[in-house]
Amino acid sequence: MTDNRERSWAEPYKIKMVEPVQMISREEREKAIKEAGYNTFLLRSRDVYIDLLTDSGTSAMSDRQWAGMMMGDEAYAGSENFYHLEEAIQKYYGYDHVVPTHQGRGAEHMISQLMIDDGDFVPGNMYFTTTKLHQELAGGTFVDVIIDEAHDPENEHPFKANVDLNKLEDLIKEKGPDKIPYVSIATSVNMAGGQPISMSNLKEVRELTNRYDIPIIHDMTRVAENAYFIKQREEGYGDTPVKDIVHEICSLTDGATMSAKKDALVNIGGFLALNDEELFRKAQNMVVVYEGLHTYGGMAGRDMEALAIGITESVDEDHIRARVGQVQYLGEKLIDMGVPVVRPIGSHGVFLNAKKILPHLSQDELPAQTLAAELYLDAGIRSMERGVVSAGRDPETGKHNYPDLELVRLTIPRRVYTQAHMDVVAESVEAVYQQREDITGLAFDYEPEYLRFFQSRFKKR
Ligand code: P71
Repeated sequence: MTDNRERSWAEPYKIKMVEPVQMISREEREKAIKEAGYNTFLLRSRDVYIDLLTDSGTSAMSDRQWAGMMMGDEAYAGSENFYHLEEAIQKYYGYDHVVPTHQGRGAEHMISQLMIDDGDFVPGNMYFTTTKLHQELAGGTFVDVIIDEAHDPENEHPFKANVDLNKLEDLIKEKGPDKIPYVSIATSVNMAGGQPISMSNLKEVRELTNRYDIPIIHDMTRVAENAYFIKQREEGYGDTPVKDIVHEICSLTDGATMSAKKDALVNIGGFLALNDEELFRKAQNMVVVYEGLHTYGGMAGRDMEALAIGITESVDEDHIRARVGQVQYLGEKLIDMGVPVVRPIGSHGVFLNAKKILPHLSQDELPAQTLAAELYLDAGIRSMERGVVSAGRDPETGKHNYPDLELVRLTIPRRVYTQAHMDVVAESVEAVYQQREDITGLAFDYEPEYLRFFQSRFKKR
């Protein structure tokens, strides 16, 4: 393979089917965002030009995956596709048992209900919205034990998802190991900006949790992207295939929740993977209550086939280099333009530092939500708020949680957009950045109880 420092490289695929997109007029965009209550989740997709809301379920499937869709065995029980999925998970991730779910949060719901008791504490390397909510609904309290560097958007630490082992051990000692049902470890930490955990840190977490007999549950939603960063940045892994790194990461944990809509290149699906036989039996029984029979768990047979194939493709070296490489391309471009972004550039998106771009807005004026709305207005680009709106309210006090990070995520779907799309996005962000001083904030107009960022409405101040 050509050395990518010297020669250009291109996406490792060619396009076989296209979906037209168009940019509506400025006037129409103004109407659309107002009708959406300035919440990008409430826009209609047809009003969006380049959709960077999320990389979740938005990837393009390969011709092999589409061929697999035609081989769906839609039997209620014992679908052939389930066994293919189970084999792929055992082969690439190494977990012994699999319970399919409709998507990631279905698996989070089950593991939380099965393992967490009232009054428990669940340490983790930064919260994720749905994960934390399920932990709380099960009676637990999430405790952030990520290193401090993760909360500083400008810190260039290469492994910002690392666990602060002192924070973790202090918590175990303070609450007692019996109050800690498991440690929740995410690879490529979403809310930190798509930042990786190092293998050496994960090994240390394993060693520490072994001493106290505490399991590790892995949020493996973007494990291949994390593995790619380990290959790039961690000593001793430069020549290790990404698939071996993925396998090693999983081997250091006891089970996993997976939203297959990301790394694994499908539009819907997920699973809970477990090594413990007894826990697996309980999960297998629980899944029939909430998701579906234990050999489909909310997925069609064809979806499980596409997922089995997607897992194989997700650890392909050319694929993962192009995937993360495209995100880096956009990030570097924005850095060159002087736009404040989270550093280092993450694996699945570029995170704009809204606190720094709109310093004249307080967190009560919702800087990230405001910036996301402005980006849509400029060129029809849809992004996602990851700041105070996403952080929600403290369940005890009812007050807003004020996170250190007030970010707008430009999330790149896999295999969907070209380099030219990335150029258009960068120019639009630059244009908004140049008008930043004239931008005024937003206030809540309507706020639902759960995961408020999805459905809240806002008004101009
Ligand atoms: C993303 C999503 C989808 C999402 C979820 C909640 C708020 C906004 C957007 C989903 C994840 C994730 C991680 C690390 C679990 C889930 C839930 N991410 N863990 O980033 O990133 O999975 O959506 O399949 O239920 O846009 P699910």
